[in-house]
Amino acid sequence: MSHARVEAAMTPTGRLGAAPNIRAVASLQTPDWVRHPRLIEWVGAIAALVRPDQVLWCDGSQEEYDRLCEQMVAAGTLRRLDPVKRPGSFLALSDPTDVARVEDRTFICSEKRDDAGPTNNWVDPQEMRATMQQLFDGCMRGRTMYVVPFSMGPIGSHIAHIGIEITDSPYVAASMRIMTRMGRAVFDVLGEDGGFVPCVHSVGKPLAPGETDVPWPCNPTKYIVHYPETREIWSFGSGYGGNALLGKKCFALRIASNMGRQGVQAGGIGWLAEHMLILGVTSPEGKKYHVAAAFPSACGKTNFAMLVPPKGFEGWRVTTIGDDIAWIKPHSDGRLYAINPEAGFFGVAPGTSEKTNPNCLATLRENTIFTNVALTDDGDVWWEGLSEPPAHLIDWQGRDWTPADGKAGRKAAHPNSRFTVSIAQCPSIDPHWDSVDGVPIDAFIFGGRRSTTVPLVTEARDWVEGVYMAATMGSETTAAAAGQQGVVRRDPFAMLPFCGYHMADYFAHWLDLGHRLKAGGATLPKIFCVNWFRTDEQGRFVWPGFGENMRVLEWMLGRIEGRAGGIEHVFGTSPRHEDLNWNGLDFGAADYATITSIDRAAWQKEFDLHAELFEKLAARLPKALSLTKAELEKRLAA
Ligand code: SAT
Ligand code: MN
Repeated sequence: MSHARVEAAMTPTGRLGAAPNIRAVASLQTPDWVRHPRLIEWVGAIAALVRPDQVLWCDGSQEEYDRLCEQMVAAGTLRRLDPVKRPGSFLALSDPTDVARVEDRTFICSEKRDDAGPTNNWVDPQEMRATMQQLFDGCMRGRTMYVVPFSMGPIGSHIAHIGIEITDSPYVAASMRIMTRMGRAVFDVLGEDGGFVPCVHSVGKPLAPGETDVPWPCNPTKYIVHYPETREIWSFGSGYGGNALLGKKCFALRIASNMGRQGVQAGGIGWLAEHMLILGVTSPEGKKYHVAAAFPSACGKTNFAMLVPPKGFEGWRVTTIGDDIAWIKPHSDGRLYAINPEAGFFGVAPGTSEKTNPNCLATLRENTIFTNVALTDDGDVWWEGLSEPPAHLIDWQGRDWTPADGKAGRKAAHPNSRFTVSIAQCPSIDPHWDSVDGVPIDAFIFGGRRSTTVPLVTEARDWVEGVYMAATMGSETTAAAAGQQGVVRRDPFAMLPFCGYHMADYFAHWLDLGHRLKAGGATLPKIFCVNWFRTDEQGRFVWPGFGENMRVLEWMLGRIEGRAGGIEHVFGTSPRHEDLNWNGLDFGAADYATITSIDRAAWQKEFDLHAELFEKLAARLPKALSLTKAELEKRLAA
């Protein structure tokens, strides 16, 4: 170990600050396997600013993970679950005010306000750096500062990128080991001067000498800050999910979406960072396709990614590559290839059951960190939808719970309670999930949660109409984000909370990429729009969903192969009842009509909402999209 003492404080710009900030800090304890002077200097600068009691460089080993977990058990942050029922697994109960992403506290601090666009919160980066400087000043006092090296994507893959997260949360450090390729090997790739995205995270609760910690430290003041030009992330005040595991939404979507587009500005063709699951689907004849599908948070991406083909689809197989994020790059063969930048699932627990997602339940059998689910009397976990409720539970806030409380509307598990688990434990894992080249994409699917209006499935007539459908997608909001639930908002490409630059420029990037690939002679992936969530007059879901979505998936493959039938309508092509394979399911034409009908009046209103979005983005909206809108409206009127 080299015991360099860092004497000078740096500003959150990563540059040395002015002389008045000079302070002594704890020894950096830099291990000899870290040989990157700029990185060490940066870590020293952050340490000088946040003034932790000690610095710990994570090596990603099992011993280290076990030690972190033991320490969190001792601190009351984690509770060890029954070692027979749920080996190697823990339950964390968060502070009740820190349970979801905070979209209104998330900022894209580009140099120019217009580059963040009207769908992002923007603050001038100078001003924000000053705010960060104040908030982070001494914010890790009394705590350990963990240095967490991680690779988004297979280590060494040309599609992968590296980040270093500094955090004062052992829960974050342990979760990052599950969610990313984390540890020493990352430093080997970085060498002495490799590039990385610096990510700084604090729960924002320094401890005074002798002060006892709380199980889930956090701060009512929260900031999730991105500087797209310099590719930095600063997060303060929350220990939960996408607010704190900075490789996920902050890096792999908000910063990476910028990186993908900056590739074009640098003269390349660019790439895509998308809020998409990736799955493989293999027919009984052994023909394999890959599909990437975008749905807003908590709309069943994990279930779809692990789909078990239903009765009547014997011989079909669905394999899982990712459940949340896809990085998609054009390959030399002209096709788009996708990797999952993550290595774990941070999925929604409620609703996960043997019936809805048996592969997921099997994945969760061991080595899982559960957050905000309920605890059973025999040391296991429970959540709404898993099974009949047990007679007694400890709920996500640590209170006694009985089924009578459930009947009175008090949930045992928080609606956004989560599991954190390695993807390698998933029984439906695709053999190529870790491939450095990724998998070729044959189709994109876009889906929202809509109880009305949007039909079960539509194939876009071409790339531009597909981009239009994705861009104007609406969805009812879910518990994944703090705030009101169940209201329809436009969620373009399911990227509204995750696009790190002007949404209209993002649309243009999709259009350009398609245009260029096509000009190069490539066959573009087909684009489909789906809605599993239409309800009847009583508000019940009509489509059975889950495994039965295989019927829609098979139709899409049939369209790719040019053999499946359908009927063209205003928005593209949809299957008639007879175009879907109903083997093994009794789903009549009347029910089918309920979820596929196109109500002209409802669509006229829908177009008004498209217009609202387009007005908001007007300054930079690609003309192709307003032309497409006019075209579709004309068809609807005809
Ligand atoms: O952003 S999280 O990782 O907390 C989950 C989500 O919104 O998909
Ligand atoms: Mn997500």
